Amino acid sequence: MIDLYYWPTPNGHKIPIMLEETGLAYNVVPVNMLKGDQFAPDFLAISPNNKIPAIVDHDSADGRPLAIFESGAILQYLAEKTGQFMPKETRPRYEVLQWLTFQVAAVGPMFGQCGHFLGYAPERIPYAIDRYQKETLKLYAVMDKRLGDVDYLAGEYSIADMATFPWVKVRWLHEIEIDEFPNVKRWYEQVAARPAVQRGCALLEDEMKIGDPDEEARDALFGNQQHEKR
Ligand SMILES: N[C@@H](CCC(=O)N[C@@H](CS)C(=O)NCC(=O)O)C(=O)O
Repeated sequence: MIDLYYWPTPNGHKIPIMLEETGLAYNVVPVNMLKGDQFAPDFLAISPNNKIPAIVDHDSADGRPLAIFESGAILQYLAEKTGQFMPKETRPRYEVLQWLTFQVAAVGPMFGQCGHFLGYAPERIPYAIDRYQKETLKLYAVMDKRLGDVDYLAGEYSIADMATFPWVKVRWLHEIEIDEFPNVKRWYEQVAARPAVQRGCALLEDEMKIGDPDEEARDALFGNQQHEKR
């Protein structure tokens, strides 16, 4: 059994999508980041940067519980564990790994900052909004070009698509018009039609209060707690 430390956010959704795609058994451990659960010592022992998602695999290859944080590492681990959604041969494997890394290193951070400065910053900072919106649009253009040549980011459907899809799903946060990126739109609709993707994104969806954080949530997500030394 795999324990999934989770909250229904774009980074969170990636892992239940993969768990649903592969049919691995899992147990959801909600980490309510709006209430500061991510700072609990037990969770920090698994995820030292106080972020979901994380997993503990109680059926790892060496028989000891294996804890992993960072969505890219978790997706890669689950792909290796199951032999699914990431080929073993060098060339197609690195197609997957480069687009997975593109998601975790570029799409996630840039879209995240774009959403932050558009929707959550206490003051409107035009320079920051302009910079991160332009970065976001540029990354959409990169994906659109790629998806004009291939069906899925790495050619075949893979963990790279599972990592990227939830961030395109919340494009309203970034004020993106998907019609301007027809290949991304085609890909998005194809991925969205997968039952496992729908189940993964539906997990605890009623708890998702994105867009309207109260005082307690603001403090947990953007306040001093974030920057305390632990
Ligand atoms: N690079 C990390 C990013 C994870 C991340 O940013 N998680 C957010 C939710 S989308 C989180 O846990 N935020 C809570 C916090 O920072 O306190 C990954 O890909 O797993």
